[in-house]
Amino acid sequence: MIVRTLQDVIGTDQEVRAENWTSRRLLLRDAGMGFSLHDTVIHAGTTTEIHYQNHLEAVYCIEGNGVVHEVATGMSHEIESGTVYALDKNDKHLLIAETEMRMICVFNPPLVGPEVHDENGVYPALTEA
Ligand code: 9YT
Repeated sequence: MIVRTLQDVIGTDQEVRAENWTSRRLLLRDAGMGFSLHDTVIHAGTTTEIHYQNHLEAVYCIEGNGVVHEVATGMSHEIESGTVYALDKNDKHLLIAETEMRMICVFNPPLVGPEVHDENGVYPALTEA
């Protein structure tokens, strides 16, 4: 069994910072679960273009509010605490944080650790950290 806390991750290399967000990566590929699990803070007032071409991601908002905008359909969805969205079609999207948002994120395949978005909002398909 693996037991760890958010405090165990903060300040380590499993706390990954980007311009618009900080991702606390609680479980990564090396945990052997087949997914990774993150507690991610999105900074207030930011818009992030994201396109996970190599991963499926589900995102459960537990604090704050904002909008997720689907690029392909032009649809926008209000996101608040208690809302989940799942990028089941590797959907390209914009994440607009009206306030600071705290999101629980699950990735399949799991991230290995250091991934950040490239210029197209993509995470690389890494197999080793
Ligand atoms: C919600 C979202 O995709 N934010 C970007 C960061 C990502 N979820 C991560 O690596 O935790």
